[in-house]
Amino acid sequence: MSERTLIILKPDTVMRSNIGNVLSRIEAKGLKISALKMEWISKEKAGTHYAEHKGKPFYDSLINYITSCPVILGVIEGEDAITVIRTLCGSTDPHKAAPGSIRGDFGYKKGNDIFNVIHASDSPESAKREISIFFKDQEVFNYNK
Ligand code: FUP
Repeated sequence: MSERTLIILKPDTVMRSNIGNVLSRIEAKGLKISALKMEWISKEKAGTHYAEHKGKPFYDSLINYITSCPVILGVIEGEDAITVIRTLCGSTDPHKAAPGSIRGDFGYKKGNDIFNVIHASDSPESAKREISIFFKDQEVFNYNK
């Protein structure tokens, strides 16, 4: 089934000039970019996006990190897009992510600080919720490849 999912290319990706490298993995897999923009995420939007992690020990550093510089936000569409992108990303922990995955190849970790390159929605419900935080309906395009 065709699905839409939200991706965020995180500050480490912008800072290390890996935007193109990450997008090329997604394009190479045949997925469609339905929306794409750069945004400096506000603390308020970051809190809404990461609401499920509120109260966890890493929450404050996660919010500070994702709001530390502009990020790339995208809506990706395709058959099983949510699962396909999560598989491309690899494990949350860059040291456990398989070589060949986005996080396995570009991720970085120092102590408890995780720089794992990309966020991707983990379910259809999350995708719908997360896309609506960052995109208006008219910013997400329908077109055929
Ligand atoms: P993922 O779904 O793989 O993006 O991972 P989570 O939603 O579980 O976590 C979101 C972000 O919180 C991760 F990208 C990094 C951060 N995190 C930590 O810093 N420490 C943890 O123990 C777990 C997550």
